[in-house]
Amino acid sequence: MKKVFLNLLRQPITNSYLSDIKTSTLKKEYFYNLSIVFDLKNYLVSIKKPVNPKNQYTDTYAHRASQSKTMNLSFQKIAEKLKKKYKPKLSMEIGSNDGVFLKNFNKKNILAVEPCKNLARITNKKGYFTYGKFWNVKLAKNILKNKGNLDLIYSANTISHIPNLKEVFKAVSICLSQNGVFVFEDPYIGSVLKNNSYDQFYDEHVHVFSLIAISNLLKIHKLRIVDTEILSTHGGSIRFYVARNNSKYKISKTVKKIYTSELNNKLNKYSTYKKFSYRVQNSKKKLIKLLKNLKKQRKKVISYGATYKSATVFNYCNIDSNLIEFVIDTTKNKQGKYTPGKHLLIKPPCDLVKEKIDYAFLGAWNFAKEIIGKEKKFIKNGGKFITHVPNIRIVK
Ligand code: JHZ
Repeated sequence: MKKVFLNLLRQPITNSYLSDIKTSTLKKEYFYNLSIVFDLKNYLVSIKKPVNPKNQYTDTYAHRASQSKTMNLSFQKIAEKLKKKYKPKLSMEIGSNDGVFLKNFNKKNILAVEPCKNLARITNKKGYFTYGKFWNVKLAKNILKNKGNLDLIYSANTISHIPNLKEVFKAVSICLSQNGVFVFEDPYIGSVLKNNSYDQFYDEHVHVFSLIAISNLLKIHKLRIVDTEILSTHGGSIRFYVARNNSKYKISKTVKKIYTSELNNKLNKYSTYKKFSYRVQNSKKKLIKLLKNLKKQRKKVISYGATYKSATVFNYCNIDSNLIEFVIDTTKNKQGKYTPGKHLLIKPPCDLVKEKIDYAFLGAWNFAKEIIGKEKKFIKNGGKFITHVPNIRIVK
């Protein structure tokens, strides 16, 4: 049985940046109700009614994973580690985006799967064989037949986007070699609870994983978690190393440690999530109060990073251009467009001092260090950053 613990109200599709805000365009904007449920049986946290993936991963997909130095380094580091540890003959990435992970591999030794056609075109052009398809059993059978077994399957910020996890793991079990490893990383529910980062819930994040939930889901596929890591990327992620039950790998001490800590932190109890939902409601009240106060003082407030996460914050807290003047973002294909739902204009990065900005809300709070590092002039001139993570505050 699944039980709702959080209602994040009416939300748009986060990838649907608008080219204009004419009435006829706004009339067509799609909204749905974002309710979050806890599965009392397998402990998985998910969106109650996910949006159809065909409406999300289109050929106008905007997010480019290569936009931050932090993520470039993180992908390089994990690619080198996996190559050294497993020496895979043939690898594959599920959800290859613009190739930020692939580029660390020899083109002959890696395949890619990417349903967004615009992104698949980018990596195919670079010479990385990319299937412009959704990951499923049919594709896994096709790969096994035409390319053979895979020694390494990697995926970052993609598996949590797929509603049918049974299909994902079944497909993996079809083409993974006997001692092959499936490594995937996604936002961690433990970090969401700790950071009050409710903005990790949006249409694309259909699930937010715990280790106990993934262990439960893998059982029927004769797969198990043999190792795990808690990561700081994307504000707190978890990386799973999954292998066949009868592979040569033993279960690491870290797996046992995290499993126990999740039980100690009651990640298997509905009441934990319900308490979190009260903290979220409080966070909303405080953010609105702060922004309204700054408005009264005639302060100029913008948002930094047109993130998918901030779409949840702005729509849940009803923050529009009355409270935040505009958003800046380095991604070319987001610039000149409007954020989904609340329609804030997205501009290219600018000189915050020249533009007389007083406060910048960290839409990309997960890159706070990188952003604060490059906005020293703004800070020196009295500019301040606002964040909602873990609590509403002005960053000191
Ligand atoms: P970022 C997306 O979510 C969508 P978002 C997706 N569903 C997902 O899971 C995560 O990514 C991984 C900009 N920026 O990565 C670039 C600056 O402008 O937090 C990006 O648009 N200046 C696949 O959107 C955005 O911020 C900067 O200095 O929540 C960051 O988006 C930096 C560092 C970033 O993911």
